[in-house]
Amino acid sequence: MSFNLEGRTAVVFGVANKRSIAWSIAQGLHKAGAQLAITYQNERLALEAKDLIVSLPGAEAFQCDVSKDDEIDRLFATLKERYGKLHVLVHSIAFAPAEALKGEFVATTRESFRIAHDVSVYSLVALARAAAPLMEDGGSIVTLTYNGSQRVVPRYNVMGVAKAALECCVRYLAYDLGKRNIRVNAISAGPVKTLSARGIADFSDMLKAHAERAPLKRNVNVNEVGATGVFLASDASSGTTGAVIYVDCGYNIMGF
Ligand code: NAD
Ligand code: 0WE
Repeated sequence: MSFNLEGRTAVVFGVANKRSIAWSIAQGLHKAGAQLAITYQNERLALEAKDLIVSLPGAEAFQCDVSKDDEIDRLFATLKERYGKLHVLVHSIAFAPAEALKGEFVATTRESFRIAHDVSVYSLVALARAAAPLMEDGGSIVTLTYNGSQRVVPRYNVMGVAKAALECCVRYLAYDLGKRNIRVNAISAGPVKTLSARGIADFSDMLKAHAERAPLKRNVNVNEVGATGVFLASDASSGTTGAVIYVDCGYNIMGF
C-alpha cells in the first residue's frame, strides 16, 4: 500500500489557472513523484496554463480540446511516443453554455443539452478509450463530479443531468476496464471558487450556506480535493473502482 507515484506517468486534463481543481491534483501528483503531462483546452488559455505547468519541474504542456476526436487522437499518439506507458488519467473538465446555468432547467435547449453532455460526459469515455492501450501495467482514471447529480441544486440545471450521466459512465467504464486492472472513480467535490464558479450568481451565498450546514462547519479547500485525487491515483486505493467519493465536508449526508 503506497501513495508513492515514482515511476508512474500521469496525464491531467482541465488546468485553466492556479485555482483549477486539476492544478491542485497535478501538484499533488507531482509531490508524490509522478511524471506529468498536463493539457489545456486552447490557445486562449495557453499562456496562463503553460506558465503554471513549466513551474512544475519535469511537467510538459499539451493542447487538447476534448470535443474534437482528432485532437484526442493526436494527443495520445504524442503521449505514446513521449512516455510509452501511462498510469494515471485525471479528467477535470465540465462545460455547459452559460445561459443553461441561469433560470429554469425546463428551458434547456437541445443544443445546450448536447454540448454539456459532449464536453462534460462523453469526453471521459473518449479519453478512457484512448488511454487504456497505454495503461499496460494497469492504471487509475479519476474524474470530478458534484452532488447536483443526485439532488436538485437550482440553476445547476443541465450540468446536474450531465454529472448523473458522468457518474454512471464511471461505473460502466470501471466494469469494462477492470479486467485490465484499470480503475475508474469520481470525486464529488463541495463548491470551490474556481474559474468555473466565477459568474455563477449567488455563489458566495451558496458557499456560506454550505459551510453552515456541513458537519465540518466549513467549505472544502481545493487541496483536500487534490489529496483525494492522489489517493485515487495511487495504490493506496487499489481495491476501489466505480466509486464516487465525497469531499464536501459531509454536506451530502444531511437531511436537514
Ligand atoms: P476550471 O474552470 O478551473 O476547470 C474546468 C476546465 O474544463 C478548464 O480548464 C477548461 O479549460 C476545461 N474545459 C472546458 N471545456 C473543455 C474542452 N472542450 N476541452 C478541454 N478542456 C475543456 O473549474 P474547476 O472548478 O476546477 O472544474 C473542474 C471540474 O471540477 C469540473 O468537472 C467541475 O464540474 C468539477 N467540480 C467543480 C466544483 C466547484 O465548485 N468548482 C465542485 C464539484 C465539481
Ligand atoms: O460543475 C460546476 C460548474 C461547471 C460549469 C461552469 C460554467 C461557468 C461558465 C460548466 N459550464 C460553465 N459554463 C460557463 O459558461 N460546479 C460544480 C460549480 C457550480 O456551478 C454552479 C453551481 C456550482 C456549485 C451553477 C449553478 C449552481 C451551482
